[in-house]
Amino acid sequence: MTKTAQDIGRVITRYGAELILETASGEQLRCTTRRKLEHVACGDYVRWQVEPQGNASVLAILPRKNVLERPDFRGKLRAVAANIDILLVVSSWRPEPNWEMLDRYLVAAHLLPAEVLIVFNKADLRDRYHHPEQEACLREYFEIGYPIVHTQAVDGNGLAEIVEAIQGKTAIFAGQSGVGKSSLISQMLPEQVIRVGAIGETGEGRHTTTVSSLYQLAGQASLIDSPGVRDFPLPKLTINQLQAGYPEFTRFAGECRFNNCTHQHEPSCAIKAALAAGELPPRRYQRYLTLLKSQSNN
Ligand SMILES: Nc1nc2c(ncn2[C@@H]2O[C@H](COP(=O)(O)OP(=O)(O)OP(=O)(O)O)[C@@H](O)[C@H]2O)c(=O)[nH]1
Ligand SMILES: [Mg+2]
Ligand SMILES: [Zn+2]
Repeated sequence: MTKTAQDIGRVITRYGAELILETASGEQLRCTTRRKLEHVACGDYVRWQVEPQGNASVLAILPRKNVLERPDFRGKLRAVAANIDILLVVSSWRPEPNWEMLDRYLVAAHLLPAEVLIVFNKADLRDRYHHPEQEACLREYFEIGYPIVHTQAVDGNGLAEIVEAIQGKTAIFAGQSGVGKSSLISQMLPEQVIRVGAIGETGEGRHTTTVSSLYQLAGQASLIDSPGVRDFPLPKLTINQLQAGYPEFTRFAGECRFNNCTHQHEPSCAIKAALAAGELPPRRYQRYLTLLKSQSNN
């Protein structure tokens, strides 16, 4: 390669102004970014070149298929990762599931758009920490038709199902801190050193992973490990964007009296009728109302 040749690479991880690229030939390369590329993210495809001084630098971000964002501590939206084919929302039995957050991740997946896989990790702790209400919540996702995988990162149980679901795709593992995202990836890539952290006495994670990183599952998939979150708030959405995250509603599309029905207080609402008839999962609907309310307070 000549010193001025430009090449395409993919961002593996980023620390401030420095990032690690995977080049087209599969090598990893330390690279700098120019200030104007401040928003470059893990998973981005970029054009890069070797500068006359010998250092590699990124020239441009190639158009993205999509980008998963979440607000930072100041409320400013930050890219978690770009060019995602499938979002794996990871939950566990300890820390216990946060169903509202799972619903918001599902809305985000529909908006990206990306496929989704619900992962329940720490299957070994299910008997000890589950309770009937949680099982009922989980069953609703199954009834809606969301794909769900139960895994046990510690012994690799269920991982084959994940590998099958992500074949040929870029998959991001997202969810609360401490649910075992890094443990799952580490189990799939035994040759990689990936930091995992014990959970605290209360079952809370300790935010062990601090930046998103992309790993290659040779010839099969790209895996992005993302930092655990305390919450996953959604930006202000239109009613249609919000409802797109509820595929169980689509069966009744067009049957409400008002075509912009929010399925709350409106008369002749097909969703409320379906709920009364036991044809829709009630817990999901209750959380839908909570999300709707939080959106109007935005
Ligand atoms: N019992 C049990 N523990 C697990 C399992 N998977 C992961 N753990 C443990 O859960 C703790 C947290 O695992 P991590 O992989 O660091 O979790 P994480 O989701 O990456 O957490 P953050 O990086 O903070 O977001 C570690 O102590 C793991 O050993 C599992 O299947 N069963
Ligand atoms: Mg982690
Ligand atoms: Zn309605």
